[in-house]
Amino acid sequence: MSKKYSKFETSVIHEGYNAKDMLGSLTTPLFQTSTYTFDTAEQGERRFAGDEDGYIYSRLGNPTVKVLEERIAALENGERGLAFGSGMAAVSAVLVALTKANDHIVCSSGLYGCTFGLLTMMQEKYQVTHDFSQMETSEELRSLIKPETACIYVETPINPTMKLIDLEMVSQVAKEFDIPVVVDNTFSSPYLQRPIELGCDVVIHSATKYIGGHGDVVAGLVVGKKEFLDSVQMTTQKDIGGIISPFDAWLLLRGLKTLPIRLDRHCDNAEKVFEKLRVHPKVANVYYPNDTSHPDYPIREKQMKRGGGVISFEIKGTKQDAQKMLNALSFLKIAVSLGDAETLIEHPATMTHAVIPEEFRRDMRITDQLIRLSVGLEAWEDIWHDLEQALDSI
Ligand code: LCS
Repeated sequence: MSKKYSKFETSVIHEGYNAKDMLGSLTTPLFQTSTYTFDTAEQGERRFAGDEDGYIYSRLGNPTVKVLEERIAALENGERGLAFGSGMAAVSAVLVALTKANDHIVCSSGLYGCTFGLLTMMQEKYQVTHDFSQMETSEELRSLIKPETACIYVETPINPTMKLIDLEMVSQVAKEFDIPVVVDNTFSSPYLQRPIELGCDVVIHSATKYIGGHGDVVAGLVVGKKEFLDSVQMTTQKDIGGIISPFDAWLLLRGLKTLPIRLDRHCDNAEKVFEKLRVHPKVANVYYPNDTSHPDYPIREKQMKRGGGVISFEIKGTKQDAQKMLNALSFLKIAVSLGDAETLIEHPATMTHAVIPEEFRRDMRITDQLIRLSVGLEAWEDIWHDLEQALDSI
């Protein structure tokens, strides 16, 4: 799509919406409708035949959802956006669209638990196999690509270990083989990282996280080339049907307006909490993309504006100690999800990544001692005091 505004902070508020088209309404109206009326039977025929523009039925398109799709496309610098009812609806629509039986996917050696579950199901039901790649060198990545490889699927930062993958390197290798790179950009949002600008082809978000930002929506977004997303819309979106509700699209448009402001605060708070965690005697390791001593730091500098709001850390102790620490928190919330105003803390091995068999979890370095912290928007001192007293209780 052609972008109207060059600055991200202006695009998050204005892109894709013209108040003049909507009776001057400042905010995008909520078209809470399932269907649209035709003036005549012939008009209905023309709309279904694609001979006339206009809405038909909300699974096929909705004006509120359309504004969201145009806005996210502009923010990711892609040609077209599509909205879904969850991040997993988006991931599955893209992966099913890109593959056929007996194809192969190369993925990053760490994935959100349900994405791992989807790949396992695709392997069992449709013989779509996959290999995990460390993606640390182009040679290793190249060595895993087969004639039947349909795409490369990458999370960066990886949930929950916060390992980073060099997207420019991955997209260069993919171009040699003419295969698309799909990036799950959930942990960064387009404010911190824009994979399409680095040569990648498709971007996916669990919009449930930073894009919504308020813990009240489950949704997914996809951005990519118009030709590919047109085909997703007409196949895996239309016929599998994981669409977003107009109200949830409206909430995401509201959340997006403050994305840069919220994320800067998430990052400020996370940087402070990271400095405290790294020197706490009960903490063995801390994983945060803005750690200047981490080997991945040059990748952070190259492709992410800042380190983000998620920190993972390993405590010194056992699984029971990790659980004891969570139970000792006073106001920080034990909950999965991330990117909300509230600080959320969880135990990946028994929660978000529990579906991954233990041997794979070990390869992904998801230990029983690992805790994931989504640093919220509260005063960082309050966040730290609660964490500190909980760590001291171990
Ligand atoms: N991709 C990533 C990287 C995710 O973290 C999640 C959800 C999804 C996709 C799926 O999105 P959803 O369908 O939930 O909107 N991650 C979660 C997490 O880490 N805690 O709870 C959900």
